[in-house]
Amino acid sequence: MPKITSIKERLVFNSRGDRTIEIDVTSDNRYTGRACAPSGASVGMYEAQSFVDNDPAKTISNFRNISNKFIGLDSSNLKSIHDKIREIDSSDNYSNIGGSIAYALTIASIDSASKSLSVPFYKVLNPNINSLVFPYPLGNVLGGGAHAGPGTPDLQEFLICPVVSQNISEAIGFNSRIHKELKKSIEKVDPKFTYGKGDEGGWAPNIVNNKAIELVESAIIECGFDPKREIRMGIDFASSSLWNPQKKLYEYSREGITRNSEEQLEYACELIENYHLIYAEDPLHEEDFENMAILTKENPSCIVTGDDLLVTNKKRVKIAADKKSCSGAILKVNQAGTLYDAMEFAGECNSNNIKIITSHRSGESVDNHISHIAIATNSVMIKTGVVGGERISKLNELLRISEYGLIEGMAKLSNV
Ligand code: 2PG
Ligand code: MG
Repeated sequence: MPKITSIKERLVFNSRGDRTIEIDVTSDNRYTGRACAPSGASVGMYEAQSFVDNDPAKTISNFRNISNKFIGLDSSNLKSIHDKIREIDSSDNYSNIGGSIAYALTIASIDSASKSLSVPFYKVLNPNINSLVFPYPLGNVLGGGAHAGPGTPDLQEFLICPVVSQNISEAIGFNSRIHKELKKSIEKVDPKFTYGKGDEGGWAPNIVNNKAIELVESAIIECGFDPKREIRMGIDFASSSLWNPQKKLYEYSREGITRNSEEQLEYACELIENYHLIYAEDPLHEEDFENMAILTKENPSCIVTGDDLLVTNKKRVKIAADKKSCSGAILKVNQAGTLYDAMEFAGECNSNNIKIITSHRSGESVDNHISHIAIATNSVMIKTGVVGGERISKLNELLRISEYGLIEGMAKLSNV
């Protein structure tokens, strides 16, 4: 068994230029694994708290005083590392140790074990994986909301999913073709388009929601694909960012309109039907399990997904499963805290037939472990951008993974 012999932590910068934490874990004095914590802009109310007192420097200096407690542990034993973190921090949201430490330490340990054992990361995480089933890349091609800026659509992410693709390489290629074509479609309607992009590499034009989805659709058609069957569209509404809990209204400030819960539900249904969306993330705010259940029931051919609703939390997905509030679940390890928590969440999703979509955060690094985590959790999709070094790094890792073993093909998206 690989034993942790040293730990090194440092402050680094993420894709937004903000400080974050990276940890190296070395096993048997030789095998170093590394992980870097990402961070969100549209953060769910119930997520793990990334930093102690929101201060990366304080988080790291606190950790320096206790990191020796992990020396001697088996780096391949995720539960024992998780349990040790829990001994130090038993809070609900990792506010004592910092979620970024919980994230980076658990992932770097498995990374180190993977090197020591000469076994791919996904296989250390899930030894039952014998053949590879690839998640479809759910690509962000146009951004708005908290990820883009003034003038961009109120909705946060316009996404594409190349369901027609036969393999992961083709899938990545199709998404980048559409991303390129979309630039031309935007230029036609906005002569002042600067080619500006949001945090995740999706174009950030000065247009309203419905125009955005129409342009994505026309780019798909222009590339010779059928948006109803071949390259499907999706939206991350991120509607907790629109929701005003005092007024009980969704505020679309770009468009200068508001929608009450019933109208929001109708609007989401309309978009799903009119554009044949395969994917709708957080169409209602993070507390609204009930309207999410109505939407899920009415739209069986769309993966109605909880992100802020579930925050990769096992208890919350249990509630969602009981109420039938979603057919899909976003998995972001740093929402949960440790990689162990995220695997527990994945187990709960899989046993309730809730499809998993492993996701990046809007603030990222070239860390590409989520590609392995998507494989290990049987994710049907992986949500990441189509362009930009920190996004491409995850897509390219999927290509490398395809060299490891027997390939079964792309994920099964039955019903949708
Ligand atoms: C989301 C994510 C990632 P953030 O809302 O799904 O796309 O954004 O990391 O800002 O929460
Ligand atoms: Mg989201």
